[in-house]
Amino acid sequence: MLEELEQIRAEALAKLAEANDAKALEAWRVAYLGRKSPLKQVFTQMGKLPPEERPLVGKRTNEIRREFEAAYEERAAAIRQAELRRALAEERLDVTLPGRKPAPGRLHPVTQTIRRISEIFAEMGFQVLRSREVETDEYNFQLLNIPPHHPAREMQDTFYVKTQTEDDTYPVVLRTHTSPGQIHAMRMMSGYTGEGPLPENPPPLRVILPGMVYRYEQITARSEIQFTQVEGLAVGHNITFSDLKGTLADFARRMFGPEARVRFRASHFPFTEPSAEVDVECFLCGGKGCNVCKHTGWLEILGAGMVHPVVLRNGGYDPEKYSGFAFGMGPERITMLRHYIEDIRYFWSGDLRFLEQF
Ligand code: FA5
Repeated sequence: MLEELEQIRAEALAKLAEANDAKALEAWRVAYLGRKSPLKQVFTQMGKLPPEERPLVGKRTNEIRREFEAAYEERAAAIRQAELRRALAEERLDVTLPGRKPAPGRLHPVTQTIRRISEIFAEMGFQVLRSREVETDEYNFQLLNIPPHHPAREMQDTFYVKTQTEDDTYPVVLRTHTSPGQIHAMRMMSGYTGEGPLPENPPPLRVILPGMVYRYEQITARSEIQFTQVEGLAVGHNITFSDLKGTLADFARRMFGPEARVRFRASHFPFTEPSAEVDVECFLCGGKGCNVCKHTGWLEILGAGMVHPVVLRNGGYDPEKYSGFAFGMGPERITMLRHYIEDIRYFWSGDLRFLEQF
């Protein structure tokens, strides 16, 4: 029996030396360490041996089994090493090839402009606030002194949200401008809810409110149906039109450089009195006249004015004691001027060839 064991051992170790890959190794493991291996058979036949031989055979069988296990592990490691070496040699990497460039994201050019606008006004002491894009008719129009059926509503054709009420009105809209933020900002500072007496001494405020607005209108090279605005509002004691003019002229200098030509034009908004619009000389044509500036040489970038007494009151500020100015500017138009972009439709088209230039 012992002789037989030595034979099994010699044969198994010889076969193991011949196993050159993972598959052959697995076949060997099943054959010599599995349930039907010759060593297992020796054990099952042990009962037939004379009792004095049994301990010797048992001991030797166990030794050989341990030897097989160790030899198997050693061989497995050698095969893994060999396979790794072969893979490295065959699948050679050319480390001199240029790598793939990571494509970092970037800020949309209009977002960059809004950040620059925010920076300039922050330097002048304005806080940045946000207000909602889905508004009530009350905030978007009525509290800004635009009653139902007022002709000024037609200046800003509106996307209505489907929430028709029993009296056949649509009280929810996508905001057509950022001006409802004026009421939100004033009410937040004054604590006024729209009812009861006006608060005693609400604090002065200086805020800007950037965000997206929506208008149901014809898309052209200078007008989109979805665009951004930055609202500005300053309320306090003795604020005058010259504060407004100085603030906006200084803004234009910081935004476009000291050479940029800016003009103020009288205008009309129901929520400001008096009202003005500010134009910047059209950089695209150098003031000669082009498609974008409608051949005037000037591009309108904002509307502004002294906050109407009705609006101050709706925000909780007594117009007898407080005054203020407000403005609403168009970052797309400003970005067009900064980067010589001749069509506003590029901004929201999602065309990477355009966006990757910024
Ligand atoms: C307004 O929306 C007023 N709420 C602005 C205002 C605020 C006046 C506070 C007084 C006090 P207007 O419709 O003119 O005004 O728009 C303001 C600016 O938004 C314009 O000067 C222009 O730069 C930009 N803008 C207006 N319509 C479009 C459009 N369709 N596409 C791109 N930009 C636009």
